[in-house]
Amino acid sequence: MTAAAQPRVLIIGAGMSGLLMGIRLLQSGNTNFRIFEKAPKAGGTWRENTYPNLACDVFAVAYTYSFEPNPDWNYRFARGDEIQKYFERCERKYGLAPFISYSTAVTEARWEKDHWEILTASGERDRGDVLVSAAGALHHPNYPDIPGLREFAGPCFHTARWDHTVDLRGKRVGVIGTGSTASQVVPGIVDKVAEVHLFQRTPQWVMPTPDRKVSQAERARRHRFPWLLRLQHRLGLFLMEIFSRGVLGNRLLLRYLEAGCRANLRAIRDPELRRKLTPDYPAACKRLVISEDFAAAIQRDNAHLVTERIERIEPGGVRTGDGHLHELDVLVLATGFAPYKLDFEVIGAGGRRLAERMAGSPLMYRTVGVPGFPNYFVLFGPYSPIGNMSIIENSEVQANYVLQCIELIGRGVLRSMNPREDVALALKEDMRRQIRNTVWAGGCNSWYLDGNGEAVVYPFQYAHFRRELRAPLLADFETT
Ligand code: NA7
Repeated sequence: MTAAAQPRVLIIGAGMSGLLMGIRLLQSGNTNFRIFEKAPKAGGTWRENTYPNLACDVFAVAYTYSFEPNPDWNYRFARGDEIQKYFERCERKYGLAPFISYSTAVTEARWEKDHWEILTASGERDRGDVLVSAAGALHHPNYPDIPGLREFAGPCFHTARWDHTVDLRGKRVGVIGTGSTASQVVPGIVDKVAEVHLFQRTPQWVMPTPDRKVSQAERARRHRFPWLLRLQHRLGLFLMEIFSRGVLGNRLLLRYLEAGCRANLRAIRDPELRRKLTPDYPAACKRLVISEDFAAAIQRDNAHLVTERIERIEPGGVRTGDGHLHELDVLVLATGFAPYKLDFEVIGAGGRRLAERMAGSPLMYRTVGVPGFPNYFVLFGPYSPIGNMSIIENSEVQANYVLQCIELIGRGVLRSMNPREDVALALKEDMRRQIRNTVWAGGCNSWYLDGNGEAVVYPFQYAHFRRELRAPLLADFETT
């Protein structure tokens, strides 16, 4: 690609998918791009989350870019800090730093006839041919709407804003929420604190997938035989894909998953505690919690599961519906995220606002585009999650697709491509129909659901996703 034919690409976010887009552009010969990152360093979710016992629930060998396997993972399920280091290393190795504007928050992106105009918080403007949103799916903490939250006298923080200045030793700590995060936090702090009170609104299915430390010898082998690591990467992805088939409607696999979770519940000795921890919806309807140590942690003498409804928060602790005050020194909000929320305004053709398009039930085109927003692409946005599949793998498929669109612009085949609304609506109907066959239609509440209570996940097999995004279909677009 000649310099003149390099479309200018503006990327928002230097997390896993923003870095990936940058690397793919460099590999294709395009150096005409800029990544806007509001924080002072890269890493996205792994930069934001630093809570105790943070780990990824995807096999570490599968949680890398396909072109950058990592022989140095220390655990079967990588810990948060080593994942953060991995992405920082990728940023350095691929020479991305000169392309990233750190501490630069985008406040507005506007389509102006044939290009995107970007405005930053400091008032700077930039323009580009293509806009890529790589802003992260689970980024904005969900602060629970519980009366009195601000009245709590001790430290109170969300898990994604962990306050490391607070010494938890000997403290009575309350944890609200029982998702993947809480099930890591509780084992991570139970040995340190005087008491941990876990406030559960809904029980979760927990899959006790065994974790272990990777031996020095195995790491050396992975260094010595890169083919072994590549094989393990493929195998890890294959296992996640099999898992996804269960979630997507294979009843046999789903029964197998649920059996694993039930075996985990049988390890709970107290029948009353076991009853309280048993969900009444199908396994994997909410994102399945992967934890080997949660069951043991919640049975510790200093751990208390509270299933009474929270009535209010008071200076001294949490008051539940039975009138009991659970006295606490520290309160941790493991209450998840407002998914896909953007903190910048995107204004498309004819002044249309993206926030309005996404309110209620979002309209996406093949998970990467939005009708009315020409040359706008989204990495890991609504409809992107496929079961517990590695998000990196999803983003690679999407980034390769986006790269092909950018190359079409670079070759002068077209200047702008706007996904056709009728096509996007028809595809959405297909997805809606298919979602009814999946476990997400199992009647539970989760971050997978949109404002109308419908799952905005990818309901087809992974191979279908790959096929759909193999190459842009020009007939699906209004082009100029
Ligand atoms: P999740 O999975 O969204 O879990 C949030 C938890 O917080 C869940 O147990 C919720 O209960 C609970 N919650 C939320 N609001 C409240 C209020 N107001 N009162 C009581 N309890 C509440 O977030 P995580 O951070 O654990 O995991 C997010 C993803 O990170 C996960 O899927 C993996 O991909 C990694 P509910 O179940 O809604 O009754």
